[in-house]
Amino acid sequence: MTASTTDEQLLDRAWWKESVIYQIYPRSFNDTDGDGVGDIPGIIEKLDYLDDLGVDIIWLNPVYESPNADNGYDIADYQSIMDEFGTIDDWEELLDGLHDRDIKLIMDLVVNHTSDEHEWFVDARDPDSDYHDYYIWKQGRTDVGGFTGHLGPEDEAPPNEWESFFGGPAWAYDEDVGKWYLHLFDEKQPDLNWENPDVRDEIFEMMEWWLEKGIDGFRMDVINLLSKPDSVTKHDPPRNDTEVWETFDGPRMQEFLDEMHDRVLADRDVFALGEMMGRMDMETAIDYVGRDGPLSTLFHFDHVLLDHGGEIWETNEWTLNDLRDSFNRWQYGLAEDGWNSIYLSNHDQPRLVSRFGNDDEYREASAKLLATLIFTLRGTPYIFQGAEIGMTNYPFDSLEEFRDVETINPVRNALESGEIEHFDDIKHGLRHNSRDNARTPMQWDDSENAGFTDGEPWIGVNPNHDEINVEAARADKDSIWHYYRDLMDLRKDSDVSDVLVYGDYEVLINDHEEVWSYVRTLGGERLLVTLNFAEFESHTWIPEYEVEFNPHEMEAELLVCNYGADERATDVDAAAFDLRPWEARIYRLR
Ligand code: TEU
Repeated sequence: MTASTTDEQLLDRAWWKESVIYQIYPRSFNDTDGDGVGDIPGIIEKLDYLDDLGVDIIWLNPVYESPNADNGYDIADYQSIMDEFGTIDDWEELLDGLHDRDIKLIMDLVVNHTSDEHEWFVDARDPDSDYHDYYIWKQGRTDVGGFTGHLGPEDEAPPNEWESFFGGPAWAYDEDVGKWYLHLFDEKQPDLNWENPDVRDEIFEMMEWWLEKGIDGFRMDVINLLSKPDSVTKHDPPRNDTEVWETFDGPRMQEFLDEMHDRVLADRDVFALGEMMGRMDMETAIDYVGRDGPLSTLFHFDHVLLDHGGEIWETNEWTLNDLRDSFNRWQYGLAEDGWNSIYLSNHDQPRLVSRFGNDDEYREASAKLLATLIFTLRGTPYIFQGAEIGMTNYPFDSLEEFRDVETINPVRNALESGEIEHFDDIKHGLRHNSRDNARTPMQWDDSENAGFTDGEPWIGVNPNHDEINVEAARADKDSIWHYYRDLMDLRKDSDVSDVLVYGDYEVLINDHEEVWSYVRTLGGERLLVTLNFAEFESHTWIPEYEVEFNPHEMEAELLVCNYGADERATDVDAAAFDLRPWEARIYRLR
């Protein structure tokens, strides 16, 4: 471990490191026109809510024109707003409203693929069109007898054996072209051909267009998939000796992002957040997000894959050790160079309290504990809408209740092929894993549709909104909502703000089965964070041999505790103490 320093030069300050990000999934946030789908005027209506919560940056999921095969991640026009969500004037008003409140806006950039309804792809279906080469077209395989798969000509198999991330082959046959196009996601999401410089020009111009409108950066969807492996780019038909995960961090990936940086981002003080699939090594990560890298920070998937099995309905057991290990790898890996993003939920993930906490007896305590974790690891914290009131997973009971392609496609395929017999056999797993858990409407109050819409909501409202809702949470000063507010103040506006944002992270008792403790240090300032991931009391301590100070000589001043500042939390010997079920505390050590 390196010695800590408060030398400003070494801090590498940046506004986006000191910010808290709030993610809005517009479809499920707030509906003002009664069509059951959230909209931009609905976000405008809640601007003061966001301001009261105290967030600094909004990440808006895609609001562009889209046939919604994948809820806006299939874009038909990058420069217009989806009708259901409103108009470009509404969007301008939203941007102004945010900026008036000193809140920044980052937009989702989905440029690995477009919708098949994008005019580029419509034109690309003519092999003589300039747009043909905007996508990845390949010949099928004729050397594999007896292929009975999807929708290709008889006796022709897809170009290679890649499976799409949403199930089924990653290639779809186009009769007009007589070839197959690549779609790593849904069939309605053809992959763009980043080898083609015209594609890069178009995308970079489009990014400029949004930046000129005044946005503050981008969240870049599956950005490390842009460069496809040589087996596909250099051969037709492709070589068939590759796996689909070879699309992660492909051969020209760094070059494409550097080009994007140099041409679009370099001269602007914007935030560039890359979503990165696969298990990435630290060297690659630092190439992307280090001081000299093209991006500010990244999302990795390490911790959110722990409890997922191979299929969408398969789950895995995880332990605190697994969770801590996956965060440790990144905390230490980017300690010297690069910057982490700390998230436990988003629109693709089940609700954090149902997954990493306890959404039953200890819902309040564990939701607060998880918030403490998000706000005190080293990196920029993310709140996905609803986390601030402890929203939970949804009690899905039938396939008809799901809306997400990633859930529906593979389940339909498996039911058709007989791989699974009954929906009920996999219900439990889907309830646990499905992305739709995150997408049920924001619970504003206890009225019929939780104050989300006057119409018929596009996806079920969680029945627990009679208890779990914003109105109730704001009225109760001990609520999860107020706890988030307190953490916000501590992180942004207190005399420990710098150590919370920039301080070194050092884990304690790394094999403790219930308690995750760590010290954050900056110069002479030291914080102890201690979190009990158990439904029972746990003992914890600061091992002398693990730290550079004498814990027995330390005074522990309580800054935050999810049980309140009672005597059990305030009156402790820093060297050793007990924690109550799901208890979280932050101490300042002196
Ligand atoms: O997500 C990438 C992605 O791989 C997830 O969909 C993944 O399948 C999921 O996290 C695991 O359950 C991005 C977007 O966030 C997602 O909403 C899109 O569907 C996807 O890309 C395609 O654009």
